[in-house]
Amino acid sequence: MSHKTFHKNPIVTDIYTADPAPMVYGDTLYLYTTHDEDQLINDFYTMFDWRCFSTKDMVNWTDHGKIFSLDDISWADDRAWAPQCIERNGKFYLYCPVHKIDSGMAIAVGVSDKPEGPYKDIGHPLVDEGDWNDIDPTVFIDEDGQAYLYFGNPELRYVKLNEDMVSYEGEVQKIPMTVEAFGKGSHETGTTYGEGPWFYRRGDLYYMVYAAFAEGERRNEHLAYSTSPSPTGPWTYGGVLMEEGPCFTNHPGICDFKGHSYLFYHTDELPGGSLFHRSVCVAEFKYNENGTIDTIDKVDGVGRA
Ligand code: FUB
Repeated sequence: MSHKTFHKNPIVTDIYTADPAPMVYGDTLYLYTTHDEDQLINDFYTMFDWRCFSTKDMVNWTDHGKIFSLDDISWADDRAWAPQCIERNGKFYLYCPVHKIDSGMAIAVGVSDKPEGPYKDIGHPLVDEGDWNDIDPTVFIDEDGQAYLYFGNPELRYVKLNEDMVSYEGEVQKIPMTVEAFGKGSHETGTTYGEGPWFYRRGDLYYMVYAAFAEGERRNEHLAYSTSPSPTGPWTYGGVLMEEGPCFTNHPGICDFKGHSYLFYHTDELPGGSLFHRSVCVAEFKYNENGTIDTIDKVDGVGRA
């Protein structure tokens, strides 16, 4: 029995991990991450597999290792990027952006009977618009049973998933990228919205948290959020959630666990860290009574939940 009462950031110290995506299931928090390889190819993101870690108290973590990889997806050949997992009817669905062979980015789905995998590819892309926008899926099932999959860089797009969680009807929908919705920024749409959306609901308010670019040249990503009275907008810009740091990217993952609210993010603070060698971290935070969230500082770690 461990007596640790505090876990220092980064959460994982033996490999480089990024793009944290928490999922609470039963009494356990599962954390899905990407994996930055030590050895870079072409001095760029070198990422081949997805990892899973779990905890029951935010302090003691179990490493479940590699749970899904490009080797499991016959139609993809590169860029095992930011995933998110969700449970429905006893099955677990892991949504993963990948580079489709001879094409752009597309969204793969791995399915498993257990949160810690292993995951099996459904055999074809779920979303494939033939462009580079289809990255960073975030998935949420609303109270009425409708599941939404948002994704995208530089535009935020979504589909309403069918109950099987691996198909949808109709066209991919585009969210209007307005300054009112996402703040004035320096990304391609003229707003702050960059990538890495994280979609959820709290009470009557829907939240979109994302990696964002402030105004000005060559900014690193900070985290920002928008809220909406409905799952599909209109979105209203809420402000900065975490200031930009020395790492070019950041990526939010938010959940409540055992009475506490947590923001997972990533930095380059492990020894040897860089924009291609990142590490996942976590900070506890509190919502204001009206649902707004104040800017959250990067922290040394969190205490036992
Ligand atoms: O980790 C690869 C990509 O960088 C992710 O998909 C983005 O969110 C950014 O973190």
